[in-house]
Amino acid sequence: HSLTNRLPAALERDEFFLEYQPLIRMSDGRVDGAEALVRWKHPVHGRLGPDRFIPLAEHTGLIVPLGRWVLEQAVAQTCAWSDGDPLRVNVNLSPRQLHHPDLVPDTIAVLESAGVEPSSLCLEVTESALIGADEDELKPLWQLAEIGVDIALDDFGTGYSNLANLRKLPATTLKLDRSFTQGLQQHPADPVDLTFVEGIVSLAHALGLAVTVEGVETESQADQLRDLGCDTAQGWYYARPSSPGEFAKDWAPTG
Ligand code: G
Ligand code: G
Ligand code: MN
Ligand code: NA
Repeated sequence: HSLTNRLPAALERDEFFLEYQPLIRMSDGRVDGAEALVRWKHPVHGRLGPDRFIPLAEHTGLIVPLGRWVLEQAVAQTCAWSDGDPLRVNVNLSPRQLHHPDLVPDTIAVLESAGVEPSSLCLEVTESALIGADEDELKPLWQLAEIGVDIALDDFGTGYSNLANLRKLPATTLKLDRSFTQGLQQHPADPVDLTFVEGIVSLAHALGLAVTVEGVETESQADQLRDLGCDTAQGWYYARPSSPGEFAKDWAPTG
């Protein structure tokens, strides 16, 4: 695969870049953080989204150095935006990164050298990456959670999760998959989706987890999800992913 072959050179030549999408606190509409999303400026094919190359990088193992680059960039960016109190930043982790022995030391080193508190970083892990993981495999995430890094379960509700398992995971946040948000757009809203969101929110809160909803595209979805008790929201209704400069104009504390 030619994209696969080009990945290492792309990393060396700085062809990857990050966009940021704000996370909005539903209680007051203020920005609560940003998710960093990687893109590839390919010299021939132009801009490529992560769905085109993350699976390839995961397959070859290049995801490990690429993921470290993403983490460094994102943490440096939050410092650049900060006015003493850095904006929280969410970084996606792939399964291969989770199982790499350098995850914990690398993450600590990046935070320390930037002088960023662990609580300003949230690592997003898909629910499916954790299903079936045994205690040893979860240890690195527990270690990061213990030093104060937030752990979010991404795309929550799409896997075949055993809800009882939630208690055994080091998660601090559930990111409800956007398919549930889409169900609320119908008139009347899909009752199954309403019930699901309601149930997940009460279960999550009972377990001390926050709930973030993805894919909010309309005011009506935002209103319903706020009324259902969701804590944080993300989606085109608030903002599309954008460059650091665009993000700073609209959302950063110092502008
Ligand atoms: O930005 P977009 O909607 O195209 O992202 C699609 C998917 O790519 C998302 O599920 C997101 O989790 C994943 N993704 C984006 N950036 C990164 C990254 O830096 N690392 C990993 N592992 N996945 C990412
Ligand atoms: O899987 P993950 O949740 O990390 O992916 C986030 C992806 O969702 C990003 O690629 C982003 O472009 C996309 N996204 C963000 N907001 C919306 C939205 O409101 N609607 C849709 N359809 N996609 C969105
Ligand atoms: Mn994500
Ligand atoms: Na997601």
